[in-house]
Amino acid sequence: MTYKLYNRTGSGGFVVEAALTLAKADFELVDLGSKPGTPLPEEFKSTNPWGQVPTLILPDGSTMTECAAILIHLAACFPEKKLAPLPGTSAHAAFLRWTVFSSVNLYEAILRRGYAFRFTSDPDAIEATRSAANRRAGEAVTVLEGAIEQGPFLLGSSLCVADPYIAMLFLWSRAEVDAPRLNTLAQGVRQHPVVGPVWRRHFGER
Ligand SMILES: N[C@@H](CCC(=O)N[C@@H](CS)C(=O)NCC(=O)O)C(=O)O
Repeated sequence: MTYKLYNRTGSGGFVVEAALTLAKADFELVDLGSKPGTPLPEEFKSTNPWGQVPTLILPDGSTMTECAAILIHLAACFPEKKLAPLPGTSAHAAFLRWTVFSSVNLYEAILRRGYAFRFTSDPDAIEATRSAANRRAGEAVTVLEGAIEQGPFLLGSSLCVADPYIAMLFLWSRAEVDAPRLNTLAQGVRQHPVVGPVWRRHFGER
């Protein structure tokens, strides 16, 4: 039962690597070795037609993409590892809500800022696109900050796989909004005995 994870250091696959490590799953890491924030080589589209990492090859040879979907899938594959709350509970509903929110709102705004040339055909509008995306990322961070009720993690005292995901996106957001709960969550992720070393391999001491 071996997974194969295509990623590059400092990219979104950090969170998939963290989840596989928490699950104690057997996996092979393929580091594409290009610079974060730049398009991947065209040839990678034969593995993922959308040309993005993380791309996870499951033990049966099928392909999965999209961090949020992969996290939800891995949590279902390893229920005994408690990567997420039990399906059907309101805690699981909150896990799904904020994992998907982070993906479609925060991650997407960060990508729009970083790859602004994909979101406008007007070269003069690149800066404005970037700046609007930056504002949107800040708004998403504010909403996420409000979603953390007791902390230190999203759902309380135990870490679930949404936490490293949110911590990574919060780091990338470079949000200039007041977010003490997200800061505490990120600190908990960095200090986590299993996830912390994976974090440092990707993001160093940031
Ligand atoms: N929606 C995707 C986004 C993944 C993504 O944007 N990955 C970046 C690295 S963090 C990437 O592959 N960028 C290269 C590109 O878009 O060309 C997910 O949630 O997994």
